[in-house]
Amino acid sequence: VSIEKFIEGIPKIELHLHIEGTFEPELMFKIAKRNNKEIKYSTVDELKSAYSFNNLQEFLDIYYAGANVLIEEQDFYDLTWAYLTKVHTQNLVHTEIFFDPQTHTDRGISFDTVIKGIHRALEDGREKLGITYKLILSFLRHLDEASAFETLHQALPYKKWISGVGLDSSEVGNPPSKFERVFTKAKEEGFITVAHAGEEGPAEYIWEAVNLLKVTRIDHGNRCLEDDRLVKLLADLQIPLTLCPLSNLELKVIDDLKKYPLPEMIDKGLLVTINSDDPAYFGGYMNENYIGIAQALNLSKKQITELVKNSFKASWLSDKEKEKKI
Ligand code: ES4
Ligand code: ZN
Repeated sequence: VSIEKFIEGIPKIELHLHIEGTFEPELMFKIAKRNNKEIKYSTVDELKSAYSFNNLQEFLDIYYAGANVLIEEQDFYDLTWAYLTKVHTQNLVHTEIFFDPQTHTDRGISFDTVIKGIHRALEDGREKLGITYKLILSFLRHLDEASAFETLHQALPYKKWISGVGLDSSEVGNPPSKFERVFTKAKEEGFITVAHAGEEGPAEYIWEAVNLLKVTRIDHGNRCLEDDRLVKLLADLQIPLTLCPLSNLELKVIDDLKKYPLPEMIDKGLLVTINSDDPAYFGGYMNENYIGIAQALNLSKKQITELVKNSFKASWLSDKEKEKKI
């Protein structure tokens, strides 16, 4: 079979996905209408034509604007359920997803409303579609430490639903060190930690994520390649990188998929995984990310299989859960 069909058929795992980034324009208009919320654009096509970004911040501005129409628990359910039914058609068997509570609590939506809708859809996805999941609460790094602490406190009653905490949003100028105390507290409370680092920010931010936030994975991490000592550390400790090829292309982290440094990363022993980040905004879910990178770099089926195996290894599934999926 062709590499495309091979990719479509193989059971896959996603480790870097923002649920707010799965908000497709059609659903956005539908939910906006029932909530009497304005969208700046009058048609789906007009909205889609605004999806052209020169950097991370230009994307984030549009991404936060889109999330504005989410009000009711059912909206968060519908958002999450739409994502799950979509990826079910792509043979996704497990997903570890981020949600950004502050994007909603800052607009007066309660933490409870957000997590209840998302969790109910995730449970339905597990029961009806067989997709297992972990949920990761991600702090917005452009907001202050106090806001992150408040969010962590709001999460404590829902500990059993949340596996870990992460760090996303505007990277440059908001280093991991800003959240060291929040992450220390989160770890004390039993959360696993991850952080976006080295997407636009420097290698130094990856060092901080590892040394100060004690992360088990780095989200993106592209710029580790600028620091040989760091690459050696990540390879020695097998700290996974959750790479997002189409995201990197759309946000101009790279200018051509053909130049994606995946072969170099693999050569250097890094545990790399392929993910979709914000698929509604970047032109593709898991299959499209794998196919994009496979075509650009002429990857073999064996190499694709290795990437999928890396995702199993990098996931938070227990060994027993992994066995059931193979
Ligand atoms: C994000 Cl691609 C990316 N980077 C940082 N923060 C984000 N939030 C949603 N997508
Ligand atoms: Zn991300």
